[in-house]
Amino acid sequence: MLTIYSDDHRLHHGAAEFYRGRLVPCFEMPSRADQVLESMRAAGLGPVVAPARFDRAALVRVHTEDYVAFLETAWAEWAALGETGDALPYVWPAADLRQDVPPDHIDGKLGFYSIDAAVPITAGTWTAIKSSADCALTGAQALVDGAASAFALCRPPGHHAGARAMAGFCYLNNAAIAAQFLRDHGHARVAVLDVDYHHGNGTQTIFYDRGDVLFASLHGDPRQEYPFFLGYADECGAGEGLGANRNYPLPWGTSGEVYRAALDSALADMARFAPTSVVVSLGVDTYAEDPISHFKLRAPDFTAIGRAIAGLGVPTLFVMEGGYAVAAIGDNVTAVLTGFAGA
Ligand code: Q9C
Ligand code: ZN
Repeated sequence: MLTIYSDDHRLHHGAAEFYRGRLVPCFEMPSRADQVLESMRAAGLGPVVAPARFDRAALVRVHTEDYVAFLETAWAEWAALGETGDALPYVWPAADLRQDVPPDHIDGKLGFYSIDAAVPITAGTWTAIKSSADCALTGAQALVDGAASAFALCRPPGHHAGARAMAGFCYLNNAAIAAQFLRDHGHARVAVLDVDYHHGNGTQTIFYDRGDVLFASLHGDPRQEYPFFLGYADECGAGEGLGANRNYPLPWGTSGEVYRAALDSALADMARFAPTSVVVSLGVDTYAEDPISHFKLRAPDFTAIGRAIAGLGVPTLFVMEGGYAVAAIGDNVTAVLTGFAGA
């Protein structure tokens, strides 16, 4: 399987995220991608190539023009204040506040274009997130060119990022950008399967009213788990997209066995949709030892996930999302991909 990877991810290294009343070191760190690359190479899963460079037009197919412009210039505007540490938001247009007027000042923009404070912007963030999206687009291009599968080793991740909002370590929604690229290049129906521990709120909202992209997600129940305010089972899509959104919220402590039963249901939804290609938001933060998550999956479960996805028999792009047990992230990702490739 072709892997697409860029060293540019190292340019994004946030110092801290705001969590439970204090700044804590970022869980989303460069060593994550390094570990995955090392395991992929050790497993001999196939060639590793650098991403091609895509025009920002591919980004604004799913993100708003003003949001992408914000991401491009945020660091320069922050640095112009004389700040040298990471840019972080501290105020949001939540209930009862105006959500229709983007502010001029960077402090206001950071909140206007975000959902939470787990999204530090550093000097290298734009370069890293653009390359991460380019990895996903290069993988999508490989499918368009006839590949049966590809793995976009994206970092930073993307599935919490909405059309005009960064959130949960995510800035550009790599999986959504890839899915839209597939739609724009001959794929009539694209299914996105999100197996990250957290609900892919950004991907869901981007495609919520569309019938041409199915979104199916297994994740920690939003009653208990981030992002809390989306990801319930009764979110089924709207308008043309009614029936093309499927959520499987699962409780803390979910075992591999229970998880795989839910996955079978999600895969059945996808098979009924008859996709021409599949994009997998591949998070392995469902792992039992993950430091911020509460599922109980282990290596054999990850192999089984890959094998089950292969059962769809559809060209598949894997896009790296979360996973914070750094020592195990590479083996867990490799388990999914070898399960897929060996099926
Ligand atoms: N400090 C992804 O897995 N914060 N994002 C949770 C733990 C946000 C996870 C609190 C978690 C976002 C791509
Ligand atoms: Zn996650």
